Amino acid sequence: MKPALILVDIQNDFCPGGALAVPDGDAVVPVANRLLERFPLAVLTQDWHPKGHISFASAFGKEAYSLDLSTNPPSVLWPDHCVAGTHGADFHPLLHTEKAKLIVRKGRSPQLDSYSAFYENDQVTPTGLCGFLRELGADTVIVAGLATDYCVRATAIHAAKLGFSVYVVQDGVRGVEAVPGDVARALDEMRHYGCTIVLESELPL
Ligand code: VGL
Ligand code: ZN
Repeated sequence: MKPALILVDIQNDFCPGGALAVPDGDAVVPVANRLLERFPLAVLTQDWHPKGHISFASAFGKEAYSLDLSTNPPSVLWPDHCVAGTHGADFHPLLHTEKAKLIVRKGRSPQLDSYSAFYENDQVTPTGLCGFLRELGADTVIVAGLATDYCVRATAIHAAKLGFSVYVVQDGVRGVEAVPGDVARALDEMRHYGCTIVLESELPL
């Protein structure tokens, strides 16, 4: 068994004070830093959008958190966030980024979003992460970070579909919860695809 750690989008814009702040988002940082000590094969993802990105409500003159009904299923339109090269796109300043082996920047296509660390939201365009992990012999992934109901969910489910054993660290994730119950539903969906939801203290690795 060879584990790899994937820390999803622990960036200023997803933390309190950021453009798309996840409630209590910065609470994942100490957990993430302990996981970085434990798992040397560590990958960080970074949401990294061009200005005017298709996921931004402002690109359509719409309200943030409204729905784009032209996609199937409808997609949430976000406040402008994680614009490439801005402070909001930087990792949280207390995250021990120097411990990571790889940074995957996602959401870089102007016309296509990418929640998952493995595939863009068309569900077929790969980021290259699967090949990286497989070539290094990883068969298990541990997932933590932001946000439980979007990028953590998509990353964990793709990892399970790709055949990795997946552990999602429940106290190391936080969600947007745009609709009440979204976090609980996301955890259920991850379980449905075979992911194990565990507390940091219960990780069997
Ligand atoms: C995310 C919404 C938009 C995430 C990224 O990291 O979960 N959510 N972009
Ligand atoms: Zn984004």
